[in-house]
Order: sequence, then structure tokens, then C-alpha cells
Amino acid sequence: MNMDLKNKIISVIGLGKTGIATANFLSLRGAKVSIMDSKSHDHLSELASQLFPDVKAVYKNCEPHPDSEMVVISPGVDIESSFLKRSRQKGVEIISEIELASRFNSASLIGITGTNGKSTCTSLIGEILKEGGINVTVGGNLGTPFISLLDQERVEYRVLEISSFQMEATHSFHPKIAIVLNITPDHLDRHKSFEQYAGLKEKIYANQTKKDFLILNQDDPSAHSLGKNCPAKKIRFSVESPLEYGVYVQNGKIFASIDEFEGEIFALSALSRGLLWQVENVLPALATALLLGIPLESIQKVLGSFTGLEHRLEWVCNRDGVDFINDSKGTNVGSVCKSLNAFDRPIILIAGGKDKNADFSGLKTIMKKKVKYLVLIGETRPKFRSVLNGSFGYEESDSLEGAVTLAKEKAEKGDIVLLSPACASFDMFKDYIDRGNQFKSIVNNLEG
Ligand code: UMA
Repeated sequence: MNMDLKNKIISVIGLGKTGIATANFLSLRGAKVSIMDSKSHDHLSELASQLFPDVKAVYKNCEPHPDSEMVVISPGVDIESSFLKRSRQKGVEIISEIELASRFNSASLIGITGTNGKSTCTSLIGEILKEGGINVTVGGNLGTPFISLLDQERVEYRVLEISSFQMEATHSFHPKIAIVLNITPDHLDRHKSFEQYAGLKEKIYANQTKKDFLILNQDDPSAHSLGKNCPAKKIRFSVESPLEYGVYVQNGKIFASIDEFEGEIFALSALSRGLLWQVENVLPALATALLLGIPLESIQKVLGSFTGLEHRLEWVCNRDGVDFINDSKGTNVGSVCKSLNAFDRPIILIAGGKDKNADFSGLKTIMKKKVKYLVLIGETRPKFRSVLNGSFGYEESDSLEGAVTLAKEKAEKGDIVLLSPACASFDMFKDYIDRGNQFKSIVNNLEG
């Protein structure tokens, strides 16, 4: 579907990366665009300078222009926000940036969703496809909004990380290959319930036909049974058990059985360090590559060299025999469980931050198994304390620097110090990137 935007009055809510890209996209096509944000001009002046001159910016007020014929919301904007009520009552169409981009997109899409591992899987698919000679761009929740990819070079494939936020007010997104990595509770401060959150993730395959592919995680209790009414061909992946059809791990090796490909792909021991700790995000990338006919040599080359992503199980350094690992992107309980499971050495865990209405009780069992000592930071300290209920050795710190010092004191040769907070960062930091960067800088300046 394409749309005539000429002279259409459109409001874009949220003057962040997505809002700017959306407003400029619309303005370029002749729409009369206003962009609204709850923050003041002082906060946003640098970002606002990226807007095309025709775009009108409104600050400290998110109410759409009264004559709007369409409203486009950024991912951070809750569809239920009260400032959207009047537009809704007037029957004005309210859509997401992903919806708008879907209406103008002409490339084949690969969409990756799930609670954890999306960014690694998305980036890995991008790298493998490039190595295999496919013309591809990568974006979405990963950082570059889908809408801004449309004004870049023409490509055969667009690989998109898709968050639950982005699926609100999205109806026509139609990936040729959809991947659901896992679904565990997250963002429950925004979505009303786990069911609603999971429902948004499931929307990724809502428009798929029998010509498409749906890749599912056989090991994930919520993801493995998805897609019952989806006509797309289902391909499963498993780290835990061999599959007749799909990609799986057996005896320390990755195997695949997908259409004409049948056999071994790679030994786990030959994976780059960045991937070794997250094999479950590698398997769906392999399934995608095989479906698209990427030569095995290209796949193997990337698997052996992919460095992994910053702030996602990122090895920082070794001090006195202790490995320090930055997992600042571990912002929910499921993510921390996966990170703890990646190691078989004692872990000193630094956790805590801003609450997302999470239930921390799911961490207790795995922490007892994997964590030698816990150092708590941030707003959620009392909540962690009440969940632990005296069952676990811990200390608290008002600062990240203090937390790293405490963790180092507790660590012995061979241990791991892992920052994996299970929480958002906004109580103490600008964002998870700032938190991860501060951690790395503190750790790199440690003596020893
Ligand atoms: N704003 C309002 N009113 C509101 C809500 C927000 O005015 O009710 C304004 C804020 O004041 C701010 C602007 O909106 O100025 C920010 O918009 P945004 O939060 O949508 O952020 P963007 O910069 O557009 O970034 C978004 C994604 N952010 C979120 O989903 C919160 C980025 O994902 C994504 O990389 C980017 O689009 C490009 O697609 C970040 C993220 O944290 C990394 N995602 C969550 C996650 O991974 O867990 C879902």
C-alpha cells in the first residue's frame, strides 16, 4: 500500500530518533507536519536542528494538531496516552512509525522479535547476508528507524529488530521471514499484562502467508507453540534437543536440516566469544541464512569473527584473574537469567536500577545456583531485598563505582563480575548505554 501525503496535515508525537526520521519522511513527500514532545526546547534543541525547515515543532505538549488527519506515534509513546484521546474520539487514524514505513516499503523484510537477544540476532543476520552477497540494510529497535531506511539505497532485504512498543498501532507489517526468539515478562510498566505484551510480539506474523517463514524457539515455553493459525512455513531451533526439521545443537556442534541442507554447520568451540555465550540467538540467524541460500563458507566466516554487541555480554577486561562483563542491556529478569546461564564459573552480580514493574522472584533459584555474591544498586534495592528475604549474601551501593569496588573485593581468581541489572537505567543514568559505558570506564581504571 502507498499513500498520497501531499498537503495532508499530520502530527508526529515524540521528538526522538523515530519522530525526527518520520517527520522528515512525511515533509519530503509534501505533508504539513507538526512534531510534538513533552520536553522543553532547551532539552531538545540539538535534536530539533535535524528537522527539515517545513516541520513545525511544539514543545512541552504532546496534544496532536487539532486539524490532524493522521497521527504517527514514536515507540516510546503509549497508545493509551490521554493526549491521544481527542484524536481517537474524532476518528483520526493513529499509527506507529513501523506502520507508516510498512505502507511505503518495497523490499523483503526479515523481522526479529522476542524479549531478549533481538539485537544480536538482527545484527548477525545482517552480517551473514552481507557476507553472502545480498544487498541488505539493518535497523528498527536496534537504532536506525525503519522509516529512515526507506530513503536510503534500494535493497533486496531489510532486517528489522521489532519491539513490543513498535507493534502498537501497527497493522500491515509483513515480514517474509519472522523470528520470535523468546517471550518472558518485560515492560509491564507500559503494557497492562504479560498476555498483552506477548500478544504484541505475536503480531509480527499476523500478515504472513504460506509463502513466508516463521522461525520459532523450540526451547522457549511461550514461543515454541506460537503461530498455530499462521500459514507460514514453521522452522524451529533448539539448543536443547535435536530436531527433524530446523537448526539445533548436538554434541557441541550446530546442525541444520532445512530443505536441501542437511548436516553440520559449525562446532560451538569455533564460535567467536561474543556468540559463544548466546548460541540461542545464533541458531535463528543460521536458519534465515540457509533459507536465503547463503553459502556455508560465508556463514562460517561470520560465525567465527562476529564480535558481539556492546553492552550485551560484552567482555571488558581481566583484572587479577577476574573477568569483568558488561551486560547493561540486561534490563529484564529473563535477560539476566540467560546471561547467568551463559557461564559455569562463580559470578559476582551487580544488579538493580529503575523498576519496570518486574517480578524479581524468578531470579531467586538461578541466583542461588550461579551467583556467589550480589551487589545491589538503584531504586529497586528495597524490592530486591524483600524478594531475597535474607536468603542470599548481598551488599548495596549508592554508586556504580562503589558497586564495582565491592564486587572486586568479593571476587577471586577465576570468578566473573557481571553487570546485568534486570532493570532500566533511568534512575541513575541517561540510558543503558551510559550505564554500560560508565561501568567499562570504572573497570578499565581499576588497579591491578
Ligand atoms: N515522548 C513524549 N511523550 C511521550 C513519550 C515520549 O513526548 O508520551 C518523547 C520523549 O520526551 C522523547 C521522545 O519522545 O523526546 C523519545 O521517543 P522514543 O522514546 O520513541 O525514542 P526514540 O529516540 O525515537 O527511539 C526509539 C526506541 N525507543 C524506545 O522504544 C523507548 C529505540 O529503542 C529505537 O532504537 C529507536 O526508536 C529506533 O527505532 C530503544 C529502547 O530502549 C533502544 N527500546 C526498548 C527496548 O529495547 O527494551 C523497547
